[in-house]
Amino acid sequence: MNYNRYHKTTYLCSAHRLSQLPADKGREIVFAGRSNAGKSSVINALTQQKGLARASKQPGRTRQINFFTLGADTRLADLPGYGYARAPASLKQHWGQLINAYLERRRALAGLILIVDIRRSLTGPDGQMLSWCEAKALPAHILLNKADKLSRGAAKQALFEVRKRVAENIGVQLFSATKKRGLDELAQVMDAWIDA
Ligand SMILES: Nc1nc2c(ncn2[C@@H]2O[C@H](COP(=O)(O)OP(=O)(O)OP(=O)(O)O)[C@@H](O)[C@H]2O)c(=O)[nH]1
Ligand SMILES: [Mg+2]
Repeated sequence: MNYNRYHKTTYLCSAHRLSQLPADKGREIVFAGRSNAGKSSVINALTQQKGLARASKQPGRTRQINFFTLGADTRLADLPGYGYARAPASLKQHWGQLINAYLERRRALAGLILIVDIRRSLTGPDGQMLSWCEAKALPAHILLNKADKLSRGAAKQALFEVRKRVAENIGVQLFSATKKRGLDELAQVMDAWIDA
């Protein structure tokens, strides 16, 4: 495990349009999930940088694809969350198209970290994301985030239930961005994708 690699992460750029994506080379790990599941908070916990990816109490905060670089053509991508009901329809459509086009074309993609709020478990759009990964043979790993909000027993039960529902080659783990729980396991998975 090579934590240092993540701690040195810096902001690279933000893309509102496909034309603004960084060069499609090297390896890129993408963070996806429902709005407010904690994607930005997970990136901050992993990189040990509080304000790197902006995290917010207001859902729908991340409105473009934000890229961070670990150096050596290795990047993290923070997607806008899906399922944010209050966003204007036109904006939702714009995000949807951007995310779809990004995922469809991106050759540098090395894996997808799906962030799920453990209290909501897997929802329809999460399932679609996982099916898409399967179709593209892109490795996926699920973080059941906000595990600190449940008792130990309830968290274990939630883990067991998601484990049962997804394909064996998809990793599932408990995580808490707030309490920085589950970082070792996450870093191990990402290390393997980056170094593959
Ligand atoms: N208790 C608890 N709260 C968390 C955790 N992770 C994130 N949060 C909170 O959940 C809210 C949303 O977090 P974000 O990181 O902004 O979520 P996001 O998925 O990036 O949201 P969008 O950018 O809107 O898609 C914030 O209030 C965070 O503080 C966690 O592990 N535990
Ligand atoms: Mg965010």
